[in-house]
Amino acid sequence: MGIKLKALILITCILAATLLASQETHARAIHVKSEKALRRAVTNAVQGDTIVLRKGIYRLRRQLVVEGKSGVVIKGEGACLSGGMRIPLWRLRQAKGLDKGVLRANLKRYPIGEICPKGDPHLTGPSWSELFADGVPMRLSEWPDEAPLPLDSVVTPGRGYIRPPEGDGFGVIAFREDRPLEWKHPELGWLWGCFRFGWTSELTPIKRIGRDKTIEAGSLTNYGFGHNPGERFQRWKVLNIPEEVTLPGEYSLDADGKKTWLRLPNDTKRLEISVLTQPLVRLVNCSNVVISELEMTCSRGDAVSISGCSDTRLEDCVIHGMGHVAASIDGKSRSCGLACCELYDLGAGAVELAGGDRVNIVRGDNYVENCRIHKMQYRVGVVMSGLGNRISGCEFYNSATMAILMLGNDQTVEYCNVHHVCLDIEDNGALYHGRNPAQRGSVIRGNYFHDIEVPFNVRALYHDDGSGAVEVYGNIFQNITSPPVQIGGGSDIRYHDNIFMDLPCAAVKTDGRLKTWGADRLIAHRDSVALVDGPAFRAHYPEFASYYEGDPAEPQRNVFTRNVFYKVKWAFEKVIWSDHIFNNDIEGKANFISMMCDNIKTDENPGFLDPTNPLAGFTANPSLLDTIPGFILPDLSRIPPTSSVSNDAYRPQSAAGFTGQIAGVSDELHTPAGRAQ
Ligand SMILES: [Ca+2]
Repeated sequence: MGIKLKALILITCILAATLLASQETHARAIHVKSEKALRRAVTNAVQGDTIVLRKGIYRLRRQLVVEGKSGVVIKGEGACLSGGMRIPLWRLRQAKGLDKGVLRANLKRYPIGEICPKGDPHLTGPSWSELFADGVPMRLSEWPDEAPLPLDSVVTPGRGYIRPPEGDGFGVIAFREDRPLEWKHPELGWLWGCFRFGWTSELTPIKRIGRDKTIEAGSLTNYGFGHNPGERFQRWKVLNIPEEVTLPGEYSLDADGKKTWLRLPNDTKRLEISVLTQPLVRLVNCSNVVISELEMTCSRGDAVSISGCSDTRLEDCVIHGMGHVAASIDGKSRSCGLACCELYDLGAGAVELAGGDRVNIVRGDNYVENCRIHKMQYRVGVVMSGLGNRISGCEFYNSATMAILMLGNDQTVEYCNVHHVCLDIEDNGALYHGRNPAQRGSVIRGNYFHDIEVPFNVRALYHDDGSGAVEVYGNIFQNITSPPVQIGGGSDIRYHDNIFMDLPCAAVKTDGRLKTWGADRLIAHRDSVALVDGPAFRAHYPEFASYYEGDPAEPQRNVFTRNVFYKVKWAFEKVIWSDHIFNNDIEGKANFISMMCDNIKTDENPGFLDPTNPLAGFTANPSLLDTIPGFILPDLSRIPPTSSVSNDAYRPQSAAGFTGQIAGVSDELHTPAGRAQ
């Protein structure tokens, strides 16, 4: 063999080895700096590619679809995806007939969306087009600027979607002030409020403002209008009136007339309007795709939709200013999630977390972990459904309503720091678990629920209307002004190794509502059970086979053991309820708890280094281990620290409606005007 031939073989071998190696470890970085280049890179991406978005704002006029990809990373380098368009400041003009400082913008060039009813039952769908000043969502003009007005003068209840089913037309309320009579375009106005009950606020158009100082709603509301004397959650405001653009950051939108009136915050440099209704990014049938270090903002719908994917995630992303949610993960996705993301200023909650199969008992293993979720309007932070999904190590705060709505089975909520939530809602819970005993097998552990001090009746954990079959352990409940736990008629609930502390009220409230006023829930329960009941379900939950034998309305098999009640007024609420007398005991069998034992109630520090800050940790030998040997101390290092809530008031108003100013709620109810109720 000649030297040349040997050399040729050697080179060929080296090339082959290099090619093989490159196939095995293929890793290609594709740098893009325009929307067009981004779409092309996504279309052509193959396994191992990292698409790097150079710094800048990428304004998407349609969604970016990532379909059927595997092993691809899309990474930002200071890049931001936006669903909005810019409104040049030089196009703004002083608005005619309005106060100095109110500007007008012509929106004829913009594909804007009109204001729509919001609040339950209008929970889904994109928001209207919102204005953003330097990236911060502005808010529809409010009247009054101060605290909302009490709903104390209902002229006509009107019909409701849910009840009252009788009645006629839309609701009419009366007001005492003169100001609304000065409005030239009352038809642009929207009425926000809690019109009958406190668990839902609504946004409904105004049909007419009468000279007799009445406002007629322009659509059905959930329950019609009704005055419940003394209930402070019943309050209202008018939004979107041009004359009420009185504060910096307010605007009024006339979508039909294609114009807006606004007051810019001082030194605003960039004005945008959200226009895109589709998700900014839609991931379909992907596996092992990662979106990292991207900012997403200024859109009417969702930021990211994950559908039919596996092992696909968002990490280190910042998503804010969405009209709907930050991310949705559908029921066909497996092992997908969000990690280390910050989600805030969201119009309808942060994450819709589905996954798993409740009929065939297949886990979804989708997750939200180590995320910071705040400034939420109307809708819940994370809605869990399906089977076998997880929320771990997240912080939730500054939210109008619940942090977590836990539906489905075998879910896990662990090591979360939940505070300053349910700021604007009544009869609800930071974690709400409701209304279906077939939703079983979930675990709530190692969380820190604290500083929920509101004038309304809310819980940290609310097991509502006969829901049950959860295990709750290793949690700390502190500084909550109404009983942090409510078990509303359910069974098979186990609380152990929890610490309740610094409560000016009872820690736990229980009832047997299915035996009295909630008896109709049993029928609804059976319908819900039928949807999942089958061989796999029965094999997975063998105890459920006998659930409806005996008296299913009677709470049964609920257990409270090894819990610490430290500086708590009462462990259990003492009330006389129906034919039951509740007591404050922590041992025995009462209060619809089948077994209470080994609980302690004390005013002595059970072992915190700093009882005002449980996250500072436990002493080397916490005394509670002497009183309750083997007590499961929560792993406080897994709980994120508490963020400051100052300068981070929850989204003051958003696509989903408005926000109450809890701090401004007057202790004094207005005197009824004496009009027809
Ligand atoms: Ca105003």
